[in-house]
Amino acid sequence: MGVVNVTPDSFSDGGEFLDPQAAIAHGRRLDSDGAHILDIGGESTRPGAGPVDADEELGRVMPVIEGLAGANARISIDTTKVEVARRAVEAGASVVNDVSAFRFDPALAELVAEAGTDCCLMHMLGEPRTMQDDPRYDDVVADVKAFLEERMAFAVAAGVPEERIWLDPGIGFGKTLEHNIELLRRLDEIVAIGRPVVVGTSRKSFLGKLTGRGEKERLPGTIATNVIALERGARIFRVHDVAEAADALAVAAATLRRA
Ligand code: PMM
Repeated sequence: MGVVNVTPDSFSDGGEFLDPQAAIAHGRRLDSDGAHILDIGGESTRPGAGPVDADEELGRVMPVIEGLAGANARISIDTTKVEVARRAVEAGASVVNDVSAFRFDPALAELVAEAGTDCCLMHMLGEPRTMQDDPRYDDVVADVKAFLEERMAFAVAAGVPEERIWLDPGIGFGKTLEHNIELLRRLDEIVAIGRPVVVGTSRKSFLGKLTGRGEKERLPGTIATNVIALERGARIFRVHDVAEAADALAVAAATLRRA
């Protein structure tokens, strides 16, 4: 899953692709680099970020979704708002990636059910504005797992078929360095829920804490976490650098198959 952020303030690529033509060119590049999914987002979820209104978000993402209509990759809309998801799905998006797992806008669940799209339900502690203020868990893996099971039951009750649901532990969303590492180390416990698991570690700050590297220099760290996650059963890898991640995952997958 290649990341196309059409935002002024996402943490590693904020502002780079705010111009729709730049975002479309970037999406095409990730498509030709082998992305299976392009995840298009118009609202930053970086720690401390405040909300963006639906019109602003639509103005950012719609030209990009329309411009990527001919891509081989499927289109995913990264939003927490039903109006944004509805328009994106009408324009061809077939995945709804909701970092709030239908908490911020429960009507999103009905939209996904009616439209028949896939959805990604992600764990976040609270909301982006406050999530990094001293996050605490009893057992981060058990707590995230229980949250994802509850959100999955909510989606199913709203009419979303279980086969349409992907789950994401939400690396960096209300987690310390230790929490992120524990989630990756014990990712098999999340995989055991039985739905495809998505991981988004790409360029995130915990990699900077471990390596001392800035956002654009975290590809080696990103790849290490993706390979570990693959080995523990993750299926979808949300990354900024598709070509490099795809190569690393192809080699790791071939090696695991022989095991
Ligand atoms: N991370 C970000 C945004 N959306 N969606 C999912 N499913 N998983 C993630 O880990 C995730 C996400 C924030 O990262 P960015 O600012 O680099 O896009």
